[in-house]
Amino acid sequence: MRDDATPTEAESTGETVEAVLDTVARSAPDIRQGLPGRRAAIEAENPSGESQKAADVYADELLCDRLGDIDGVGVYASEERPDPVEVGSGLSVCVDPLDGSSNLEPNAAMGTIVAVYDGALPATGDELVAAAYVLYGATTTMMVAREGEVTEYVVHPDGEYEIAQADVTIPEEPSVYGFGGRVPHWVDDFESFAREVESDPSMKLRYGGAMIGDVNQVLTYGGIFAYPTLSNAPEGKLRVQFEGYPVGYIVETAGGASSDGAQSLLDVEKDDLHARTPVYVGSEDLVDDLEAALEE
Ligand code: P6P
Repeated sequence: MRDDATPTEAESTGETVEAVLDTVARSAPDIRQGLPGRRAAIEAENPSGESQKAADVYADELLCDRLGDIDGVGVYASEERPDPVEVGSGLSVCVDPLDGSSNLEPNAAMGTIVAVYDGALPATGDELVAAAYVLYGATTTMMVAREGEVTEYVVHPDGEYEIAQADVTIPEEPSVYGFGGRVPHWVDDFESFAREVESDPSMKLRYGGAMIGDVNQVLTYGGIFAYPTLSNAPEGKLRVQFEGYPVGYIVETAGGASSDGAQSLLDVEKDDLHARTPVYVGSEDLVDDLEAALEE
């Protein structure tokens, strides 16, 4: 006979997810307020070989401490650390603490990305139980995908937050696009697709150099974001565990589509925690067109 006081596994997973999302929302103002004075690059690289800023390390240490303290979180992993950190038992939380930190110098948008997996790392897309991103833009917002719905919150400087939009759904008619990588490194099939999109009078360019800012444009206006396969980097730039899976989950939950060029990002399987994948996310028809173009 189950004692009603004992939560089921699903209930305790839900409570842990809730605590992770609440902690990220309440930490967003602390991360934002800690950015001034941490713009400088430090003599260090992240596991992907990218130079680290003091702000990357600051956000990572803050989130590791706070998320690692949550009952039900077993592992913390970050784009800034080579290996996961054992912090207890339970869910695995993967974080890109400051996505787009190179935007600090030009004071452009940046984000924090969180993926919560019910499984050991490196996890698979079907082990995601929630994904979210914080956008440090003109205001601070947090987009959360869990239990089949995407909800946008506005986060106030004191860490309090409230729903700005429930049931976020990507607009039917696309109107923006953002394509990363240097154009000379685009493969021919992607370049043909990109030129098609660029020549469409209903589409306009929105690319800001931080995926979260660009993906948020796509979720707001409809369209497509790509950090594509490149001739000099066939797997592209973005990391599966920390960027591809969570953003693919959010966009698909909002009624859009995601792809690595041939399959949903959530079906990508990689053995390495910091493995990369090409990332294409946005309105379903555009992602379908992209996959058809790359098949040619
Ligand atoms: P590029 C930020 O460094 C990031 O990981 C993503 O947020 C962004 O989409 C991409 O890299 C930008 O890369 O080559 O345009 O600077």
